[in-house]
Amino acid sequence: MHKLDLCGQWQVHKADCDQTFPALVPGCIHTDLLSAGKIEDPFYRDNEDRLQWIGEADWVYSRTFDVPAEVLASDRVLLHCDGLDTLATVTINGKTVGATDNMFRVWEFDAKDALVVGENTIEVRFASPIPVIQARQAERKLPGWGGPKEIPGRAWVRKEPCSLGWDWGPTLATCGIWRPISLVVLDEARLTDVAIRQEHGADGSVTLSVALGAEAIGGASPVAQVTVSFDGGVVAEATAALESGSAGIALPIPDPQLWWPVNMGAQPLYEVRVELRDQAGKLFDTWARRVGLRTLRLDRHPDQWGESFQFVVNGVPFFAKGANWIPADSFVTRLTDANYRDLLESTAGANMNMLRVWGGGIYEQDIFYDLCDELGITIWQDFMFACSTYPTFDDAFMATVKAEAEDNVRRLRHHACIAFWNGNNELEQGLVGDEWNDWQMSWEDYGKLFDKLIPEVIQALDPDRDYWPSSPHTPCGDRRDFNNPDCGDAHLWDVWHGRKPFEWYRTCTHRFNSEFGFQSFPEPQTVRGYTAPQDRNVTTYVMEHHQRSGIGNAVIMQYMLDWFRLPTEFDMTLWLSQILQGMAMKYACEHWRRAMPRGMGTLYWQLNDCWPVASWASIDYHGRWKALHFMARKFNNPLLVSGVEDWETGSVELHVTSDLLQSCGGEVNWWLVKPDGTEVADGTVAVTAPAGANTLVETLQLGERLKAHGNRDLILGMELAVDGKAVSSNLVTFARPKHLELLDPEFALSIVEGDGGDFAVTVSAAKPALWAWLEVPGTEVRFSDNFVHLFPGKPMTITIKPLEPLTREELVAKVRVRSLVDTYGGCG
Ligand code: BMA
Repeated sequence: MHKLDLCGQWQVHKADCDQTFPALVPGCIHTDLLSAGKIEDPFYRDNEDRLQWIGEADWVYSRTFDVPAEVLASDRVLLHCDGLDTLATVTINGKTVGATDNMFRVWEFDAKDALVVGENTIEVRFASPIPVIQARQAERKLPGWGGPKEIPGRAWVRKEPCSLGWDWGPTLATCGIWRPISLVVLDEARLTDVAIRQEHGADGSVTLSVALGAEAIGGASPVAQVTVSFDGGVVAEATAALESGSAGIALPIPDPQLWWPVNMGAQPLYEVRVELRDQAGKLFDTWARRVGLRTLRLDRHPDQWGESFQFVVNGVPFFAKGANWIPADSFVTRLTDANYRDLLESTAGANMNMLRVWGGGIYEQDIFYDLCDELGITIWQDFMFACSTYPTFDDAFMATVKAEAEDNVRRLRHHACIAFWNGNNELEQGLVGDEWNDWQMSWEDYGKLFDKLIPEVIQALDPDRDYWPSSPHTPCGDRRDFNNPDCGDAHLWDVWHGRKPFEWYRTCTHRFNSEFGFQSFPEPQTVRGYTAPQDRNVTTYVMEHHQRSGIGNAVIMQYMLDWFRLPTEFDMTLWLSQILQGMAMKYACEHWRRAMPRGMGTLYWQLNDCWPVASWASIDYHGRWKALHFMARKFNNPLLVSGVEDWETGSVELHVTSDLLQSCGGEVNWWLVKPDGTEVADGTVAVTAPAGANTLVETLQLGERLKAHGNRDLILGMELAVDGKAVSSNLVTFARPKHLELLDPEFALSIVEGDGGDFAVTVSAAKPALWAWLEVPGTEVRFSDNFVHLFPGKPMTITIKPLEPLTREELVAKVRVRSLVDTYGGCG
């Protein structure tokens, strides 16, 4: 078998206009129009509104390519498309070879009869999905959720749901050849299926069972050789003849090295390689993937609270910490491997060990899962069904989603990172009922897809992974009783959508929190990129255009005024919104970590953005960490010190939560200070933190101190030290931060240039500084930490890594440090 790659330079034109311009494959029409200078940046100001015609038009991609005579002498030639977005008709030399209706499928069409020796022309014509959706929706309405800028009825077409608009994303329906395309030239035989299962013995042994499927084209009787390599050497190999197209090979792995999620151990990856040959050794086909040796299951067992919901890796339950992942660009084809690496290193860098690939986007690109394998980020993988009803009564729909499920389970199942499959996002939460009506589908039709078709595909193709029909889902009692605190997973939106206060999180006792979130604005540099100067007020049309959650900007401001003083200028409003968002998630995540093992997971909504926008993300579209992301690094730390305060009695519970695999000894130091820096009291408590547990270290009784000084005049700082080194620190106040009489912290900075262009910046403060942050305006940099609390006599060193050239002198001139008092114009 060999391939003739058809990626690279193509031409494209609008179907009703002959004028072609260059196109890139893989790619999409919006980025082609942008590169050709035919449209302005769809993300700038409200350009999106004027670019809707692109998604409403049909587009024709074409190119020529040469076919040598030996290709046509082969047994079969297939056109292989890893992804076409979405309604495509493919012709070669004017002959139709195939048509597609699903961007998530791999398509293969017989092409030999259409090809000629010498120059050939291929044309892929994309019909706009919008009239198709509208026509089908007019015939029969598919109820679903969506905002005013979203296209109703999108569930009729198997296309990335959020490309038609979401409550954080623009409506930019694109099209194109979004994954590689090639001609596959087949002689005699090829591999059609390679499935690897792992058997882990009680004695620590691991055997890989490889099931092979092959297609014999020219009557060949092929032989498969399977090799397993690790660390540069072959550790196991075996050969088998394929009888009637299949074979099974078992390979015991000597001295197996187990794969672990980040912070639990290493991520060793073994390469499994399959070569298909004839008896004489002629090579027909090869297949190679990396696998990690591990067991990874969802453990559900009855316990004193109901039913557990915890992930267990290699027999060890672990607390899942992370976020929900959405497509990292509205035009996913322009994302580079480096973009994925940056986002996923930021994920692991915030001590996150799980991401949920949410069901309104795409089954991610291979590079995403490869990097998660390498970095130890486990994946909760949704199927791409979200926030809508689906036409499961339609046979063609069911056939295409079955093929979609099979293609994607086959493509992804060898990845160590994938923890579990989930059927859909939020359908059970309000889109299903006894019968179809204006707002829901029937349980019967729902069950055809999520209780039958998808679990059957998983049972057949990936039987060692668990399946969950919907998120949220309750497996105990009435299925409609979603967000049951005693079993299943929960989406908790009472804060934000329900406007409850942050403290509400502390009343929740759910087993696994797979969604909850709070919004913020991106930082000033990001906002400058999509606004003109006159837009820079949070109530302007453009700022509201870059906000898709209804009156979201007003919601941010409402909560902000509850906690903080009114910021005096636009940039400070943006920064303060980020501190506010971080506080909200800290309330939730610290509480749920303390509640382990009853609750065993927190995945906040959402990790990233697909364009520059006000949203729930903790990393903005440009990869810049918001304040939340720095705070997540702290509240996800494997060892966490935290306080639970009672403003009335002055009691403060000091907790240490450990996700370590061994118990650990240390001490908790605490200090109570006034805003002017005077220390009122301090203390040290020795602690032994057992592995995988929360420990209440001590309850401080500070009631008398509060009476003497007043709630608004005290701040409690704390840190956990192990072997004399601070590993976690935290802060408790006894009043809303807006009511604290903070003073000018009188910062001092010292900057030392390190190796490799990094700088160590030591910040000290003469008075307590809350949420102090460094900025280097105009230069792209990464900070090792930011939004920190500083106390007199406790300086902190932050490493600045410039992503573009920066000398020490330039840094000295540009760097600045600010803190809460600066958001309202200082302290007079
Ligand atoms: C959830 C998600 C998304 C949505 C988010 C914020 O429920 O599943 O559909 O973007 O909330 O509203």
